[in-house]
Amino acid sequence: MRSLPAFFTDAQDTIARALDLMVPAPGTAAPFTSQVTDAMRYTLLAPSKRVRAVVVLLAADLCGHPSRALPAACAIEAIHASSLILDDLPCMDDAPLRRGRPTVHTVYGEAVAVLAAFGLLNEAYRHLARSYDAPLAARLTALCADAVGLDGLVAGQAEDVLATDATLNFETLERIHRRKTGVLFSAAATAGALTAGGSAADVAALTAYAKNLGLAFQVVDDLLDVIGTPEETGKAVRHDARKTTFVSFSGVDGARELAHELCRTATLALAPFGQRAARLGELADFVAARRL
Ligand code: GRG
Repeated sequence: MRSLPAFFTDAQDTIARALDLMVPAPGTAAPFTSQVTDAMRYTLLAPSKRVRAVVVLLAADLCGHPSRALPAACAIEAIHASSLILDDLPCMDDAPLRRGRPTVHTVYGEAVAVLAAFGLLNEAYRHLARSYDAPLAARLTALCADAVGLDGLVAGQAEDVLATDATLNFETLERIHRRKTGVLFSAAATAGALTAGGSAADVAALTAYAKNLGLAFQVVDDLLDVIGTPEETGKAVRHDARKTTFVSFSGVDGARELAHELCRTATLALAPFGQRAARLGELADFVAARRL
């Protein structure tokens, strides 16, 4: 597989350092609370692609003012990490492995895992409130609340969990994953543009890009559950056997082609930016071909 471009790994390092400062350092919380903060750090700082945060930074860069994007990138990552903890719980996906490590609830227990998920979600909003002036903080928190809420992650997860044994049509499958996965990518791109003072046209183009990128990301996620390994993905594979997925619909080759098509559509949405959007184009190429 092609290695990640340097701008991607540089952004990952910047984000990892900022995330480390976002949650209390080990040994600084009170007894008992420290279990929750340790579990928060365990997830938030675990090896990850940080692709949503990278989208925030690249979107802000494209709009010409990257300097204020980092807190929003960290907030989006904290929301994502919170959702991973919840998704892995025995009452949801019951997953044993995440980011190459045993899942949080298997290490810290379910009660601490649930509290760590709420802790991370709360830190995300707190971080936005403290990092930006009031009008921008209000826009960013509303954006994130919409992404998490009843037309976003919560809704997508509800339909996914409650439909596990049902046979879904393509429209339902797409709706579930646009909400579970796509919406947070769109929020990431929009947040980046807002922190950079992007125009309404910038926001619209970036949101269209991220909407397609996010769905492509999920199609590849389904694909890697079938053709990937735990060493590559950091997750248990063949875990979705009971579910309707993009692979059960389209087959391995069809899903790969769908991911490429969505990534092409994503990149086309950035045509108004010309060559300045090259990095987001490279990111889409990475998503279409990823094995991790
Ligand atoms: C209250 C935040 C909150 C959520 C409640 C549990 C839930 C609703 C939603 C689950 C959303 C979810 C986990 C979707 C899966 C998205 C996905 C493809 C995750 C894998 O992302 P990667 O590959 O992971 O970017 P890394 O580890 O690289 O960050």
